[in-house]
Amino acid sequence: GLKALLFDLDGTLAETEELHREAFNRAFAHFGLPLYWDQDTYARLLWTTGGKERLKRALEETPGAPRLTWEEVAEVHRYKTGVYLELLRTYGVALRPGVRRLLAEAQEAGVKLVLATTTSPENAEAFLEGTGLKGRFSLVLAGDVVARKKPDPGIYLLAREALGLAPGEGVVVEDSRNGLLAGLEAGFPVLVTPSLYTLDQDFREAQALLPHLGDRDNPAPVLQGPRAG
Ligand code: XBP
Ligand code: MG
Repeated sequence: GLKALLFDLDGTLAETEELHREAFNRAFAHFGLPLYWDQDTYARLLWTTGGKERLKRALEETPGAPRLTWEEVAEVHRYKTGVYLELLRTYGVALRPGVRRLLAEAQEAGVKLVLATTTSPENAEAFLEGTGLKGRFSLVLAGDVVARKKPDPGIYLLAREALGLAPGEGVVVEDSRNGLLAGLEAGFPVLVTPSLYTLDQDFREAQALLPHLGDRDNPAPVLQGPRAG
């Protein structure tokens, strides 16, 4: 039977990417980098998961941008993380519909909850604290805990191993194609709730595709993503 639900954070538990985007742009200004990510640019760059990896790629494809070393990329990214944490504390972030209830009911039913996110561990911790979800998750895996980020299945394989799960004993919940592929490759069925930045992605292999995790009869407002016109 079902023993665990494994959740992505960004886009799945909450719409956090606009805060990330703002934090990146403030970091670029701080370091004088010739980059500014508008929503269309960010939608394209999100295909590269992980902030450091995303920044490295953007620098490589921007004519005239400096070629930073990995350590310099990491330094810009540390600054970005600081800004992100401050934005998160200042503005907070709302959980997507149904998330709080599903987590509570799963825990009540003895189903283990796992957070498996590409974002940095301090971001995940601050998010859990800020939303009052800290005690819910029995395992939090974040950022560089794996060498390769989603769509690589590494983070979900690590969770499987840590909890001693057979593939059929867990369900992954994701919002992006990268996350879907990571979950599938680790052997889990994947439920997808597309987010603002992933609305037009291909989810044909998903076990289930729902607009959100909330009440069917009490739907959330229609999503209006940057790619949805
Ligand atoms: C989320 C990411 C992260 C965030 C930024 O992907 O790719 O990079 O955009 O976080 P997913 P960091 O939802 O698939 O986990 O800058 O801390 O990496
Ligand atoms: Mg996501």
